[in-house]
Amino acid sequence: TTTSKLVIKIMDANDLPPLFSSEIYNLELAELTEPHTSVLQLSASDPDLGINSRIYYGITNTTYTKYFAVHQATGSLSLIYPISFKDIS
Ligand SMILES: [Ca+2]
Repeated sequence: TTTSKLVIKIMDANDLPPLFSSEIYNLELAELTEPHTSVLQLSASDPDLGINSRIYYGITNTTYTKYFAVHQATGSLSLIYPISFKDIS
């Protein structure tokens, strides 16, 4: 009998999660800031290679999607609805 050996080399698996440049972003906004203002630049990186390192930004908490939108590719966070103090107290 003969045996042959199959060598499979995995170059890069999508095994690493993206990491934000900061764990917490503090954002101070003046009341009734004009909507469609870019208020914060989010930045994340993913140590995987190629397509596995691609970052798509989004907001999953629907409490915040009324007020904020994030650009999927750039991570730029914008205010889309003016916040007044009575909304958050
Ligand atoms: Ca990854």
